[in-house]
Amino acid sequence: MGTASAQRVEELRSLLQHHGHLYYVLDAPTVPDAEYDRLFRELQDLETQHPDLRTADSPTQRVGGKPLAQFDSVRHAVPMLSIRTETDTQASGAQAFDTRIRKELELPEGAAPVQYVTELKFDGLAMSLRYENGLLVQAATRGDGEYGEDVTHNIRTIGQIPLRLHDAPPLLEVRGEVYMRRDDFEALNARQRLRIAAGEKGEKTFVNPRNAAAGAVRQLDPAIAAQRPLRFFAYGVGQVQGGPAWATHHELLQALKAWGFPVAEQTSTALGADGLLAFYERTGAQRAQLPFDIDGVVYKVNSLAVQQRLGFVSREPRWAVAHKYPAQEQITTVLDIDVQVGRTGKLTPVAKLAPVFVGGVTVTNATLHNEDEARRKDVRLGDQVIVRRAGDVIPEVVSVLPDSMQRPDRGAMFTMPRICPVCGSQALREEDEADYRCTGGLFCSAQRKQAFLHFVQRRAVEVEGLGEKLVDQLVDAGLVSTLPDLYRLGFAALAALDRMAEKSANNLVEALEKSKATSLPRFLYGLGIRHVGEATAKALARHFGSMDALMQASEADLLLVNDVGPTVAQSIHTFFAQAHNREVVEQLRACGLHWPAMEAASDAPKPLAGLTFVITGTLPTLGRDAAKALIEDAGAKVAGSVSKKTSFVLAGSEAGSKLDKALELGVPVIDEAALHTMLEAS
Ligand code: 5U1
Repeated sequence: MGTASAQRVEELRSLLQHHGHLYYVLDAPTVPDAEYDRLFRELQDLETQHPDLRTADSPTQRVGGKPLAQFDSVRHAVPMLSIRTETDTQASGAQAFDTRIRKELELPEGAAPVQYVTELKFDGLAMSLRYENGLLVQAATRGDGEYGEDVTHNIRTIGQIPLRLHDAPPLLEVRGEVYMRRDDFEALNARQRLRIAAGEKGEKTFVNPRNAAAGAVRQLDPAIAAQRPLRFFAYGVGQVQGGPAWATHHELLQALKAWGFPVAEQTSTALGADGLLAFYERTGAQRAQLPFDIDGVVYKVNSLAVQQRLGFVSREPRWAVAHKYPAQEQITTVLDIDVQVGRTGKLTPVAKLAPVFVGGVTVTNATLHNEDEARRKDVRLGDQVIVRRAGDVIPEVVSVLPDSMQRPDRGAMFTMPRICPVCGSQALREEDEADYRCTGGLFCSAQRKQAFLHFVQRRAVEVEGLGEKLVDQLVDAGLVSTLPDLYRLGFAALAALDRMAEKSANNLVEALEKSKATSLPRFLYGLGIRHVGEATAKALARHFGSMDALMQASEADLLLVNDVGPTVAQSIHTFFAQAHNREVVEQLRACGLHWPAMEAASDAPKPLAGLTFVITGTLPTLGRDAAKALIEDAGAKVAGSVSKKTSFVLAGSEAGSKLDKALELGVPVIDEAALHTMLEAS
C-alpha cells in the first residue's frame, strides 16, 4: 500500500464528510452533486485497489453487510426516558409547566424567571446512537426504555448521521429522533405505487411519515432501508464519559451541533412562562409549513444542575414536558354502532364511520369507550360527528353536530346489550365500574381469539405469521381452544386450512417451534393476567425468579414486588388459584416452552452484593435514578443517609452534608468513573 494512496483516502474521506455535512445536515451544499459523486467514486476505486484501507467509518460503507435474520436486543447503558405529556393542549399548558417547576424549586414569588430550552416534538422514532472513540458502534431503538433493538445496520445508511466524530468524548451516546419529511414520504409512496402497479410482490404504500420511518428502521435488509429517505434530529445525550462539563442543555445541544449532528433550527431558549407560551404559539402558527410532522413542542429546564435537582418521577424527568397541540379533528357520518369484545371480556361500543382522513390516516372506526360515554355524547346512527385522532391513540368520537341532534327521524339512544354479542353469555357491569364484561371467559370465542393474539404478539412469546385472520380461522374451526392447543396443531392440521399454502403451514410450524424458547417475563406477560403489563411481568420475573415460585406466592408475597399493589396482587393470586390456569402453564411447559432459569441469575453472586451505597451531588453523566438502578442491578443497596455501615459514598459535584459525613466517618468516597470501573471489573 503506498502512503500516497493512504493519504489520498484520508483526504477524500474528510472532503466527503465535510460536503456530506453541508448537504445532508445544513442543506447548503457548496459543490455540485457531480463533484461529490466524483470524489465518492475516487474513494471507492482506491478502496477496491487497496482493501486494507477500507474502514467501517468510510462514507462508502454506509450500506454494507448482509441482511440480518433478526434484531439483537441491547440494554441501554442509561435508560431512555419518556417525556411527560402536558394534557392541557391550550396555551395554559405552558403556564402549568412553569408553575410546577417554580413550585418544585420552591422559588418565592417575584424570583427571576426560569430559563428553558424550547424544542420541537418530532413525530418520529426515538433513537440512541453510541459512539466509542468517535466511531458509531451502535444504534438502538427506545424499546421499553431499558432494552431496545440494535438497528445499527439501518441507521448507518442515514446520511445525516456521522459515522465518525472529531474531538468527541471517548464514550458518547446521542439521543434523538429518526423521522421522514413529508415530501420524501409522498415521493416514497409514489414509487411504491409504481412498484405495486408493476406487480412487485410484498410492496405496499405507507400510512404516514412516521409509519414509513418506523418500517424502514425495522428492515432486516440495510439495502432496503437505504432507499428510504430517513433523517435525524438530535436532542440530548445518554451515557457520556470524558466529555466537556456542560452547564446547560443549550450548551450540550451546541456541542452536538459542532460534532455534526442536526439540531432543529427552531430550537431556542425561553424565559419563564411567557417565553414558553410565545414559542408554543409561534411554532403552532408555523406547524403546517414545516417540512416534517410534529405533534407539539418540548420545554426543558436549561440548567443541568437544576435538572439534577428536579430528578424524575417513575420514568419521566420532572424537568421536561411535551406540550401537544390540540388533536386533529374531522367531521364524518356514523354508519353503525358495533359492540366489540376485548381480551378481558370488556364490551366496547365502536362507531363505524364513513371513511375520513384525520391526522394522516383514514379512519373508519372510533371508540365510544363505554355505555355512559356513548349516552353522554348521545351518538346515534346517521349522526354527523366530530372524530379526533391524537397521535397513536385509537380515534374517538368527540361530539355530535348540533344539526344532527335536531333530525326528526333520529333513531334510539345507544344501550349496551345485556348479553355478549359474540357468545350470548350474560354481560355484567360491576358496581363502581364503567364497563360491561362478558362473563363467558374462554368459552367466548372473542375472548379466546384475543387471548391467543395477546400470547403470540411480538412482545410476548412471538409467533411470527400468526395474525388476526389465522387466529379467527383456528378458533372458528374449533382447532384451538386453549393456548397449548396451538403447539399441538402440527403441519397437517394447518395445511388443511382454507387458503393455507404448504409453505405457509411449514413457516408457521417453524415459528411455533421457535417461539418455545422464550423468557420468563415474556411468557408471564403473554398469559394475559389482568393488570399484568410488560413492566409488571418483568418485575415479577425478577423478584420470584421462577414460574413455580410465582405460582405459589401469596398475596402478601406479591405485595413485596416493586409496583405491585393490592389490586394487581389479588388479580395474580386469583389467576393462579384457578386449577385450569395452572394446567395451561403446565401444558405449555410440557409442549416445550422454556426460558433461561432466572433463579440461576439471581443466585449467581452479584458483583456488588452486600454493599451499601449513598449517592450525593450531581454526577457528570448518570442521573440519580440511573445510578441507583446500576448499583441495585449489581446487587448492592442504595441508602438515603451515611452511617458507619455505608460501604461507599458516590459523590458528584456540589455534594453537601453527606460528603462531609462520609469524610468524618472515614467512609470511602468514589466518583462516577470509579463506579463504572467497579462494575466493569466485576
Ligand atoms: N425535542 C425532544 N423530543 N424529545 C422526546 N426532546 C425530547 N426529550 C425526550 C423525548 C422522549 O426525553 C427527554 C426529556 C428524556
